[in-house]
Amino acid sequence: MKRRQLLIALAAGALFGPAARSQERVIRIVAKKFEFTPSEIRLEKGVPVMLELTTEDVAMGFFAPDFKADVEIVPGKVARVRLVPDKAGTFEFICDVFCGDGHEDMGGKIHVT
Ligand SMILES: [Cu+2]
Repeated sequence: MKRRQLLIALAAGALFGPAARSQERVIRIVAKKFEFTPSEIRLEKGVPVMLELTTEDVAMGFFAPDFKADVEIVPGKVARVRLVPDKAGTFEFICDVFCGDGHEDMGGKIHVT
């Protein structure tokens, strides 16, 4: 392959790579004081998903320690975190940005089969 063709191939990869990723299943989760909707999500082991998180009021966090998924959810923006469940079971996620009196109880579950 000539150098120029190689560069074009690399550029195409850079352009289309993210598009290929967006074919992944997208799960939208809305946070508001003091709950996530949905609060339980079901995933398949080994199948990547893209979580898109928004908040309806204040800044929140999404933290799923078992999958090292951690993202801040800022009002007016979509926070994205990619998650590849590598084990089956039920795992917790929590809000890890203090958002008020009910913060400590704010969380949900990820079921992986
Ligand atoms: Cu919180």
